Amino acid sequence: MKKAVLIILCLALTGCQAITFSVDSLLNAPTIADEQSAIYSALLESAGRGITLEYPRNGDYRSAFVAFDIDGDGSDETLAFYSVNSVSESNVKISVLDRGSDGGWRSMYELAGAGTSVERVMFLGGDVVVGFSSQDYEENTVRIYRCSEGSVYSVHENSYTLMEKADFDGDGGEEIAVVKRSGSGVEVDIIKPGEDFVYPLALETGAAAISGCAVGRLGPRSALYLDIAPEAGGLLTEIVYLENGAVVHPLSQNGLLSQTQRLVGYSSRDYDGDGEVEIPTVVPFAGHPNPVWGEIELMTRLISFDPGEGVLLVKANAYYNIADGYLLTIPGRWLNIVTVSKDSSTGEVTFYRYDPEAGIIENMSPIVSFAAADSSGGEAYRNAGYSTLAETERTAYYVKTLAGADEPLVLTKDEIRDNFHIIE
Ligand SMILES: [Ca+2]
Ligand SMILES: [Ca+2]
Ligand SMILES: [Ca+2]
Repeated sequence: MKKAVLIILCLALTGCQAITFSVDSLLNAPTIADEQSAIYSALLESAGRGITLEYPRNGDYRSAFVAFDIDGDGSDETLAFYSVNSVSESNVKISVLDRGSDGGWRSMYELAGAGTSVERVMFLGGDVVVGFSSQDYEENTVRIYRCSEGSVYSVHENSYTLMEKADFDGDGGEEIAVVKRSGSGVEVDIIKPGEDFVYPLALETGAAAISGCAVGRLGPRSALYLDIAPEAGGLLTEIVYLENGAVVHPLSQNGLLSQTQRLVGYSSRDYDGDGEVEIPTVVPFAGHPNPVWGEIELMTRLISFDPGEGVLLVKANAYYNIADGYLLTIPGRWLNIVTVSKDSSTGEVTFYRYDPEAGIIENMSPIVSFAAADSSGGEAYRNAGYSTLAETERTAYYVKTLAGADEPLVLTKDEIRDNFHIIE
């Protein structure tokens, strides 16, 4: 209360405009707060005072209270995630709170969770999908809860490493892909809403670990790009989606999996922002012919899958600076005649016209340099003739053209803008 009084006093001194704004926020804020405190009181009444709210750690819903119409009557219930402060009972619980006919909130259902914290919450049709994790286990557990005939119960339970939601068959509705280790391989289940049915797939790829995944558009549907760390080292990518009622994985089915073999750290993702995922394979950059991995500079080949032809295509060649978080796609006229060198003390990256006769970088003609620095620390670059190319909250990116306008390898302003991608 004291705080509200102070705010009004401050605003009264700062003029009309501020007051107009403040009236709105003062009218609205207590309503939301009242609603929240009514829901919280109803939870305490049902679960007791010795509870801790549990906040989903990943995904789109990060609050301990999530609104969703679980019974399909047209008005939202509130799902509350919490754990009981007790030595014997460590698993998360879910309270489903609803408004009664008197307008007051009360707990309608209490559901048991399957882990000590909530990894993520998703909704699939009318079902609630909750991923639970536990420190003691490598794998997470997913449960799908459904409301039917006046009760809420779990209709599906599975262990998982990764879980993503997308339209994997292009029918306009979303499915959930559940990925987990299975023996020395990987298993993917795609679950369709409403159907108590799973489309399972076991990948035979020997996997030391599931490294990560990305979802992107592939033709008329979305596909899951699954980065797998095989026991032999490096990374491989399987593409998985749903076709004609079955889960397909066209890369290993067409013998293309080995073409995705690459170094750890080169994750599948949408590098150029077009909604499709690219797989970043690497080759030595021109001018770095003898591969001593770790000492040479690499060219990143962004490859994509053409489901019609059943082949992998090189979509773009690029220089990917993982440490500084950017990727520069390379114009065709640079291929085989431009090389790159990184200054290991400053992190500056310079591209040169490559002359095999000249042999060493020092004798080649520099074209353009790129650099990155903390947002506050770029003065040295600006003093050295760099201009600011892009900025994020944490990092500023700089560029400096080094060759004259008569050098055809110089990047135009448009090329620099269009080809430079920040990879966070
Ligand atoms: Ca409802
Ligand atoms: Ca679908
Ligand atoms: Ca893309």
